[in-house]
Amino acid sequence: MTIRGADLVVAALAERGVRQLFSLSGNQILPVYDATIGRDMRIIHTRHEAAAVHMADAWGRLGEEPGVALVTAGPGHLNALSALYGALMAESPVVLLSGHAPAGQAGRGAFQEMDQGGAAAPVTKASWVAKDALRLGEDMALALELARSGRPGPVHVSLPGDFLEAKVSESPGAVIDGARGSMSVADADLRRLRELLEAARHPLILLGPAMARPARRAAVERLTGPTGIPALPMESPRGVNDPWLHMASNCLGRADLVLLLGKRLDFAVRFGGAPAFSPACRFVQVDWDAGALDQSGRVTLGLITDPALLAVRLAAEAVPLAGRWREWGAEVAAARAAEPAEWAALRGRSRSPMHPLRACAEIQPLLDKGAVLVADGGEFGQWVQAGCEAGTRMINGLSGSIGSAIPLALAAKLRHPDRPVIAAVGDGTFGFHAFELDTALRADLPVVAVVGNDARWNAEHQLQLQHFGAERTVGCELRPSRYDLMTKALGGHGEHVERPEDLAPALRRAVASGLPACVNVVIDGVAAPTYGTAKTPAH
Ligand SMILES: Cc1ncc(C[n+]2csc(CCOP(=O)(O)OP(=O)(O)O)c2C)c(N)n1
Ligand SMILES: [Mg+2]
Repeated sequence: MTIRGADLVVAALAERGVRQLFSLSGNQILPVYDATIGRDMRIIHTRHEAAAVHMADAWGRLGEEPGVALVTAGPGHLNALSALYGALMAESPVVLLSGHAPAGQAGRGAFQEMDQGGAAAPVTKASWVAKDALRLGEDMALALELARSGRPGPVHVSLPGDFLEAKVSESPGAVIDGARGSMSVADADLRRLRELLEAARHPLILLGPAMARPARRAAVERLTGPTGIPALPMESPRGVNDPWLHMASNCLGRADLVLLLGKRLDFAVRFGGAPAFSPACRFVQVDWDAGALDQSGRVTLGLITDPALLAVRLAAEAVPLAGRWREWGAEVAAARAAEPAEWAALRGRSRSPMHPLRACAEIQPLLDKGAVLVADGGEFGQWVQAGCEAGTRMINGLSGSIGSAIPLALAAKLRHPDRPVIAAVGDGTFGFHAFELDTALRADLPVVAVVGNDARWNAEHQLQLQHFGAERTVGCELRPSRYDLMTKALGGHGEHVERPEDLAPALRRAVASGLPACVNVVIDGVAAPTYGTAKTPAH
């Protein structure tokens, strides 16, 4: 049977369990749209290409199955790239498919012709332009496999328009047999690691973003559960000063052995330096990629293997060490759970404009009932990350890039249709992808955006105060805009809240509306909390 290249693309994706494409249309990719007709493949059409990638990123993070974004050539492709950086840093399995000038016109100045493979290379694990219409199915299989194998991350494939339209015969469908390499650990390395562990009084495990997610975290718990070794996620660009860590930030300096599982010795952990870590602390790094291993000499032992598998192997080795670090583990857990004494009063404070912690106090009951939390953006986002606890939580992540929350929330709703999804964002951050509330309406993904409105880009304002002084704050003001009214105008639900006591009912109405909603909360623009050892720039 004769079909088109575009049919090979969609069939290969569908065969591997992909059920939706997060997309923004363009003439080069319309054959792919056409090929979805009659197949179990939904198109969720966004208002910006970056939003499509953010949605694919959230889909990947929440299920460990690649989210697939489909955008058009040239400018559409370029619009998608900043969001790929977010997925790269969050270690999220994503496949970006971009339309591309026809291969038959290569080098002749075709419409929107550019080096798309090269442009995406720095923000992907792998990036290429398809070379053969007959092999488009193989390209899809390889891209999906690469995105989820080893350290998960984004993969990009550009699809020349003439290939998508080309008549091809149905291909048998390639079998891509594991892009995974061998991941075994040498016995000698395992012994050395056990020796280092046995000698440690205060061992600590730090997890990279992929290792911190439930699937791999379960493997880590096989080690931490019996031994008591504390494990902390490192998924915020504030790193060792991540406000979610609360007082546990201050425990890092007491560690004498840090086991980095899928976590680079990078800026987030201050490159292993003082004062975040003691100069006497030893580091062991376990990573999928040789290229990720630290070269500075700070790491005592570096192992290239799957960190989740290593955790399971080490758990078996550590059976005789059961309970050895229970007290230390409990101390770190208590520090993580502890809040500064003044927070209780701030959570209950009835003054307007509202303190961000009062907003957290009103959001928390929804989270206790199972709502998913997405938190993004400057100081307000940091307060929510510090002040709210959620069973399922997504933050903008190590990229340090603000703006992704609304599309992340949409994909979370798609993944968890029965749970409310709350996206807590600063007013500046909301503006990046506020129009995705229109996507939410069209795709029936009723999320609730809670906008902490302090009428400024407060994180930058605070840095100006800190570094340049109160007389030299410039350029970071916003208007006290009514984002609730904007949302209503789109057809969603809007709430405007000035008094703290009005927030809880407004949130309840927003969830009950069954519509995409915006709760515009007038907040006090206070600086984000810090408890750690070193002050860091805002993200
Ligand atoms: C893509 C991107 N652009 C700019 C920044 C720098 N930045 C970090 S926080 C912030 C201000 C955010 O303002 P808002 O969302 O209103 O939150 P607030 O700090 O006011 O609570 C800015 C501009 C960034 N991190 N990412
Ligand atoms: Mg703001």
